[in-house]
Order: sequence, then structure tokens, then C-alpha cells
Amino acid sequence: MLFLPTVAIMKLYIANKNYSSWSLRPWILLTELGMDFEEILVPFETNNWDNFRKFSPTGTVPCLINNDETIWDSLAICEYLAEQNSQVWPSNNKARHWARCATAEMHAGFYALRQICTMNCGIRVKLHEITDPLQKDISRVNEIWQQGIEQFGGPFLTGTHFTAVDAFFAPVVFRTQTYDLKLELTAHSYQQHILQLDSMQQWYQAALKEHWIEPGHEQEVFKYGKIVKDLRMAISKP
Ligand SMILES: N[C@@H](CCC(=O)N[C@@H](CS)C(=O)NCC(=O)O)C(=O)O
Repeated sequence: MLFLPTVAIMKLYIANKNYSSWSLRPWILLTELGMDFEEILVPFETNNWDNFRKFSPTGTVPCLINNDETIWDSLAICEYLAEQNSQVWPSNNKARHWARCATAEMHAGFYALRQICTMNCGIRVKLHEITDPLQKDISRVNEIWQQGIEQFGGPFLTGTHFTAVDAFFAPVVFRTQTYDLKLELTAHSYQQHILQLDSMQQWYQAALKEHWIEPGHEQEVFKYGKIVKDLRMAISKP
């Protein structure tokens, strides 16, 4: 009898689909590229350190475990996947250079957008005000999306294929929907295109079904706005 060696499948640790923006990045990249992985969802609690530290050295998600290697941080995971799959980054040099810049900018910036418009897929929020720093971030998102589409022809940011830069902006796509952020025509078409992807729909539907309502993440919303619609199934409707 022939025994084939068992190939271990990559394990991706993530948190709640409703809230975890960083988790969405590698999850959607793996899903869009059709790479095999096992999803392990560990819901947020008031203090995540002890729980997340069981698998992640930083006590944060996402965290990828493959054989005996642990890869933490969404950008490091993306680069790890790029070593196995040539489609993670665009093959065209100019597109790849642009994608790396926009991805790095997303990974390291957009503080106001992150702080004020936290990811919460299942609700719709009216913000109390659009502060100057937030407006600056929204304008920059518009600019990046428009530039990518116009320069590389769309419908994705660097052309015809979903790549890492789309994965890094996927949580922003949900944020623009939740907070109804003003998008120019090209950026709006991109937002709609991404929202309609099967992978985004799969994530979104799972987020709506989650029954964990985590007070810390909910309070972040109340600080800056008012919930005008809650589509989550765990919230009882009148
Ligand atoms: N730079 C990290 C950030 C990861 C991060 O902050 N993840 C959040 C969840 S979206 C987390 O695990 N927070 C832990 C906590 O809230 O205690 C990455 O890109 O993966």
C-alpha cells in the first residue's frame, strides 16, 4: 500500500468577522487566490491577551501557522504567501511597485479613519462630525482608489486581478459602507465591485450571523456617531 505524506494545511487565526479588520486582509487574499487554509476564529473578549497569546506571539490576530512556523502580522503573512503564490502581487513592475506603496501606506497610516470609523460590518452609522484628519484620510482613500483604477484599468486596484493591495483595502471598503463615507465616482465603482465579490459576501454574511456582541468594540462606535441601522441577527429587531 502506498502511503502519501500528509501535507499540513495552513491555519489562519482570526477574530470576529464583524469587527476584525486586520483579520480580513489575509483571509480574503487566501480566499480570492483559492489557497487552501483552515480558518480558526477566536472571538474577542474584554481582555484578549491570554487567549490570543496561546497561538500569537503579539497577542493579536491575524496569525498564520504553517507546519512549525508562526507568521504574525497581516503584512508579514501577505509576504509569506507571496513566496508560495506569484499572484499575491501584480506581475507588472509598475503595478507591483504602486501596490507595495499603497499597501504599506494602508498598513502604517490612516489613523483617523481607523480610530473614528472602526470596522463594524453589520451596522450603519451617522458620524457626529467629519473632522479634518478624517476628511484627509477619506480624500486619500478616494485618491488611491481612483489612481489605481485609472492607471491600471480596473476593476481591481492594479488591473484585472485581485492582489494584496485589494486585500489591504477590503476592510476600508466595509468602513466606507458602514459610515457612508463620501466617495467619488471611480472610488464608488471600486467599492461596489469589491462589496459584490463572493469572498466579501461570504465574510459579510458570516459577520451578520455572529452572536458575539463585544462591548469594547460597540463603545468605540458610540464615541463618534449614532447607529442608524443594525443588520446583525443577534440584535433583536422591534
Ligand atoms: N499590525 C498587526 C495588527 C493586528 C491587530 O491589532 N489585531 C487586532 C484585531 S483586528 C487585535 O488582535 N487586537 C487585540 C486586542 O484587541 O486585544 C497586523 O497587521 O496583523
